[in-house]
Amino acid sequence: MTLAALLSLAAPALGYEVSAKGVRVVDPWTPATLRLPIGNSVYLTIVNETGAPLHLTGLRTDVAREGTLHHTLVDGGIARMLRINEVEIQPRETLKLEPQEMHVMLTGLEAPLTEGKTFPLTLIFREIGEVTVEVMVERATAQQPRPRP
Ligand SMILES: [Cu+2]
Repeated sequence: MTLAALLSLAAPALGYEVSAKGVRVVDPWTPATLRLPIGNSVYLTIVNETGAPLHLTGLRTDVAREGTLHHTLVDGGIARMLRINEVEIQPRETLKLEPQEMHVMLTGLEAPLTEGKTFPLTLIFREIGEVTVEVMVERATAQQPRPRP
């Protein structure tokens, strides 16, 4: 194998992303649910390219009654989730919502989430309004998204 081929293999796979209104949302995903859960987390990366601070203040989706922002706090070895009303993203800053960290919490799901399906999630920003992305449902045990074709 040539060096160039090795380098291209090492390059990160190009993910799914939506670019709108100066914001870039990369690889939104959620683990599949085996039955109807009380809640399910959605993870994604947000890049603020607007040149001014952005505030994510709300979320909306067809598949759940409510979407809120949660942070995970580990206290004495026990993880607890804390609701946050909004999060600020500075210009050029990347906000990563990842397992064991900040996440979108969906509650009041209408049906189990099946691996391989997608559903729309609308992010609401105070400064620029709404940006809608398609969330990919991954394996129930997934810790990260797989590259999309
Ligand atoms: Cu949560």
